[in-house]
Amino acid sequence: MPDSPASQTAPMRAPAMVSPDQIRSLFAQAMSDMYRAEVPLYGTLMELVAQVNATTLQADPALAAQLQRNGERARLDVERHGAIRVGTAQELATLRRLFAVMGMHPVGYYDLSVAGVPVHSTAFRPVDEAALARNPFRVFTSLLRLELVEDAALREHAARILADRQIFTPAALTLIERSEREGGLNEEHARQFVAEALETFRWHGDATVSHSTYQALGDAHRLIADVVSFHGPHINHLTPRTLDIDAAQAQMHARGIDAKAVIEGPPRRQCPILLRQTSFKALEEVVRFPADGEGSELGTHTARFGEIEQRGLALTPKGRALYDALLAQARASDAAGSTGDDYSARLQAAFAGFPDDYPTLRREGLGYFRYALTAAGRADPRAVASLPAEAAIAAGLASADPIVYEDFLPVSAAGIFQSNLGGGEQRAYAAHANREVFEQALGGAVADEFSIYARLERASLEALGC
Ligand code: OOG
Ligand code: NI
Repeated sequence: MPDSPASQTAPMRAPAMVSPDQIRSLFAQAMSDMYRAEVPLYGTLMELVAQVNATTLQADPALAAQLQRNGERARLDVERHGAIRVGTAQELATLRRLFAVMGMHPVGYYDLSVAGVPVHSTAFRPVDEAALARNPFRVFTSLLRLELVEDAALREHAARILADRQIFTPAALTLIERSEREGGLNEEHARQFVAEALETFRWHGDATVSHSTYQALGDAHRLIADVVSFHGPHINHLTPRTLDIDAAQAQMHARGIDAKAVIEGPPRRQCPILLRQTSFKALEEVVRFPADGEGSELGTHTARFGEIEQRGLALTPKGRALYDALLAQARASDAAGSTGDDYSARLQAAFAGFPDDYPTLRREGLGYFRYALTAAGRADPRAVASLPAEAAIAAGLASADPIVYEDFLPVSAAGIFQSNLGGGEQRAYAAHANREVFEQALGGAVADEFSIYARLERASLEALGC
């Protein structure tokens, strides 16, 4: 496949350099292959999703055409997101540089402490349209917040353990520097980079701490044990994108997969919005812990699971405020949040207040849309340019398709964390959003997701001449 041209802001790249998009595609494929070998149930999930998607597209030609028009059809089969959790600012800052080699940049800030998980997070992902169409691979990345651990001795012990580990291979670090210095990597270096980067995300069945330390960390929070006790930030799930998550969920149950009870996010609708997610429970895996004295001791750890997601319309701040209010309304009547038996009924009822047809969503400014000329519009572009966008649509000269949401939802993410850490525990942390501290650790700002969608919408309108 041809490389996309070098970005204008990057230093001049020699012609032999491969594009960041190409490196990301190689990496996403390598991660998927590795995870399928490590967690075979993930392979089952991929097959199931491919089947559901094929059936959905066959039954809904309008949806198939919409995906085709918007460059989403080709990416659907390779689309994934993954998640990792790191322990120190230094680890996060180096990840930022590692992902940048693959054209993945931090977008959004998520505070999960409000939901009882002592982390804050961002998503590394491609940002511009061509890169997303090429391969939208994203990694939800969380930074542990040891400052939320009350026990000072345990906090310091954990910090010491983390300070002693190196989660990147020397060759990966060298290749990151090379890419920064030279403005990219050639094909041989790109392949080496992918192989070396993969090492950071691999599962290690041998812990770095004794079983008693692991347990003490886990008693503070299971997530702390997961981050601190291992050689690196193992990828904890990979998530394919389905076009019908209810069908995929039913399939999981039919195949006896231990799926989460409810789907996180908005309810089923005619016009999907944002993101709906479900997962299968984390596997219990055997781990070898070094003994305090000599030898080692076997134990288990649950961290790695599989997830499925369905993506829909990206909402404007106004649409998002409505979403947050209706979700809070559905959850408020049940302290257990999204676990109650009648939760889906309550969710459906609450969301009756959210318009469910694209023209209304667009006219009320609830979502972002991509405008394009129809065949009639292409035949007479000057007629389009003289009309306001709404009139061009009414006259059949232009179309407006939903811009897909590429990001995450903090309440859903917390639900996914909780269902997969095992132990059904709830911790209460006071709200501690601290974006500045996160960006300082990251060594750069996180992009604002709303401005990215707004820019895409504006660019499509400008291209119409409206
Ligand atoms: C991340 C959970 C968040 C999602 O899809 O919302 C996430 C984690 O468990 O580390 O991946
Ligand atoms: Ni996820």
